Amino acid sequence: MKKSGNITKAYELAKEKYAGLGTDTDAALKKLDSTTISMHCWQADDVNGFENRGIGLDGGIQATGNYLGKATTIEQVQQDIIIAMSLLPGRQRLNLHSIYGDFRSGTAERNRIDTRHFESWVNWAKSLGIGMDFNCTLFSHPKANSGFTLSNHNPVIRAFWIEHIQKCREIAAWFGKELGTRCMHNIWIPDGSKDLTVNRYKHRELLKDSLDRIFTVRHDPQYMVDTLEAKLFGIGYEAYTVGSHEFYLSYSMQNKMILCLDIGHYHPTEQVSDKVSALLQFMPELLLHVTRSVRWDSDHVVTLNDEVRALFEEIAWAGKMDRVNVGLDFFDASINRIGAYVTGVRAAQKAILLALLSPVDKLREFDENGQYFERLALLEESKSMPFGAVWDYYCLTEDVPVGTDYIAEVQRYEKETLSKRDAARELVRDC
Ligand code: RNT
Ligand code: ZN
Repeated sequence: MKKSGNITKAYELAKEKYAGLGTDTDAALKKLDSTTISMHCWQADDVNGFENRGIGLDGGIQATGNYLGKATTIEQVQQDIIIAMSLLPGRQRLNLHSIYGDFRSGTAERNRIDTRHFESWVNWAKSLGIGMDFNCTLFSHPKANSGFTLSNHNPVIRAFWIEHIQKCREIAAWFGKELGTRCMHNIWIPDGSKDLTVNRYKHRELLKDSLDRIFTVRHDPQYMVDTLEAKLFGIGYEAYTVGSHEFYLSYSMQNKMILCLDIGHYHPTEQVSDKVSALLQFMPELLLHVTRSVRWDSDHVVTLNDEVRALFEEIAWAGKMDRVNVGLDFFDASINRIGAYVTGVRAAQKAILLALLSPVDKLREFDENGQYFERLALLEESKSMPFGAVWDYYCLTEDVPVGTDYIAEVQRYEKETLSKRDAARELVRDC
């Protein structure tokens, strides 16, 4: 009781301080609360899924670490996601990869999957009242191990992956219809090569042709929309990536599709935040994969770092939160996976809140009057405003752990549930 009283008191003081700069903290919290985050399913099990081909993760992405308690069944992934969501304020949807289908009544080749493999997910999402997004999976498969899928020289392999994506788009449209909320279907392919190639043009020509074929089938945008994710390079794909930024930027412009910006997929000195105001002049919407790149890895757990802050500042300063769809993309197998989810989602939410709290009207006034010292000073001062008090109050009103309290909850879940999983699996193996 005393604790919540203090949190409310601190919020009242913060609210007054922010009001002094022209920021309405209640309005910022309302806006934050209406920003749904699409939480990726693949942090739960290191991008494994349920096909169980036994060939591990490939495609230029890697999950390193062997932390205890990895989910290995649909129930476990669902349970872990429910726990993570219970420790998060605000709203989330679930972003599913096609390899997470329910194959308990028999596996299906990727070009043969259909809605019946996802019925259990849809029922689960309905029971929670959440929406779902979807991704085709063009990696961790024998037909992807040459490094080329949609841009493969072999027409049989291309046809296989075209069919897979067509199936996935159908499933996505069905998700949208069943759940009453538009499903974003994201296409990311690993295609590229480790070393020099003389076929850059050819592979891009093939990719363009494959996409054109895929999109001859249209779905009702009320139920599903297509998004395209570019990349700079992958692990083992260092020299060339077919689906580069320029490729997908041009493709999505020409075909009126949504571009997905994964903030780990650009040159280290390139500011993804600066792209937003340029792209939104020409594109009605964007999808983000919020993540954290560390050297060659593009998928560390999101933290409240300068890049993520700058990204959401740019969106909020432009007043375009409603035109940006926020998804997350990270996978860390070396720490408690549920803790990774909660820390990462909360960091993204904090970045959004910070951006919404910034004294943009006053800053703009200084900006437009040419008062650049004043602009700089206010930008600096807003960094030490009592943002934490607003965040804590939000968690309190959302009835989720405040501040560090979620650490103990994650530890409890690890002790009571996760730590027993590996032993139970060994027992089954020994029998
Ligand atoms: C890979 C892309 C892609 C994947 C997921 C698993 O670099 O970022 O979004 O992380 O599809
Ligand atoms: Zn991504």
